[in-house]
Amino acid sequence: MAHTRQILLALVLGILAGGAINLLIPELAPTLDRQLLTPLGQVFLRLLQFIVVPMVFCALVLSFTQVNRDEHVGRYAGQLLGLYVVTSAVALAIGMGVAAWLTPGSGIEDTAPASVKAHDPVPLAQWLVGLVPRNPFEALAEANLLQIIVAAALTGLAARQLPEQSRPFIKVLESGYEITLKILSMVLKLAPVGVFALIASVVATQGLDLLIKLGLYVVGLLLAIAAMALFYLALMAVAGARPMDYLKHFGESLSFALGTASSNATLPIALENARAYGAPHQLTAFALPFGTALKRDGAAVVQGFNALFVAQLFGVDVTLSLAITIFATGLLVSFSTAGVPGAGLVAMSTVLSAAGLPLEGVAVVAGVDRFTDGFRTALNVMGNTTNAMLLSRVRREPETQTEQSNHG
Ligand code: DAS
Repeated sequence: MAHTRQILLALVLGILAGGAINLLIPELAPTLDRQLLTPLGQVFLRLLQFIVVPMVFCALVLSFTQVNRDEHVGRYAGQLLGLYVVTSAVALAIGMGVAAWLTPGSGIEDTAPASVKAHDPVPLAQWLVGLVPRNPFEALAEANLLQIIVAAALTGLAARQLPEQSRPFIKVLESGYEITLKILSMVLKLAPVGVFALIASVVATQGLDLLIKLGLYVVGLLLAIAAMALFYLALMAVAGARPMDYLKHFGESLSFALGTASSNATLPIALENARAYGAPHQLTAFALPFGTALKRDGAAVVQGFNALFVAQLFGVDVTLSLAITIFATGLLVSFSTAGVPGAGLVAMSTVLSAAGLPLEGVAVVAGVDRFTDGFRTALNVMGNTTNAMLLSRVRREPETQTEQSNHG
């Protein structure tokens, strides 16, 4: 909890410092950003990314070796995917509903600079083939979470069949996981500085005037994100878990996501928060990396919201077939958006081109994207962790003593 307060304070100070630089010494902003703010922020992000791959691989292999029945993992994946599709559909509907209600795109003159290149979606067959790494080092080196899950599954399920004397392999993984946790605790001490630098860099170089110019767009998108967050808290309450306990334990992950705009970089914190929350490690060690690779409610909200914003901006009439196209493409795109800063903006061109909407719309929102990205990334982490907690309650997985005392 202490980290959460520090990170949120660092965020506020970063916005204030960035705003002061942009207003008082605008001519120095690019140099200050290039020489100080961006390097500080990138070093911190890299330290987090340094931990992700070894932590996730060790946690996953250990969970696969400990799963008491092979089909457990298959059932986890199936049930999680079911939850993901339903909740992402709700997120998309909320994003489109708020945009249709507020019409943020009406009344803004077309400020779109040069056109934007469309990103063609990867064909499903090619995406499925790409899940299997050619060798484990490819998956690890490229930090491809889905490939790491496949590599860890193969390794873990094979390791289970080793004779007892081969157990040192498991001990090495257990030590490896503990080492990543120790490194994480050291990196967490740098969090306020890193988050301060990341957000100050954005505000110092981009200023707040575009935020004001696109005010209704930003307010509307944040409203839709908040509505989805409230939906998840209500879902937790219905499932019998106290929402305030969830926020107390996962506030650190959510504020980290807000500051770094990277779900991948936030994964180690989310795993640690889930452990403190008392969620069954055997489930979260699979569910959280799985969700970090696939579950992006923030991206679902923003794709639905942005597509209608662009239609309004360019005076395109939203017919039922156009709305259905936006919904279907937005849902698919939300599952393939990467967990790195700006991924949702890149994915937006896929939805616009599939819906036949002007790609220039990407350029209109690009200027405030880094600001809204932190909020949609926090929702991504919330959706990922909430679905994992819901699954553990639905499956009545053996809760640890911590969880029973904390959450009822
Ligand atoms: N920043 C992405 C993430 O880390 C989300 C997005 O860009 O929409 O999840």
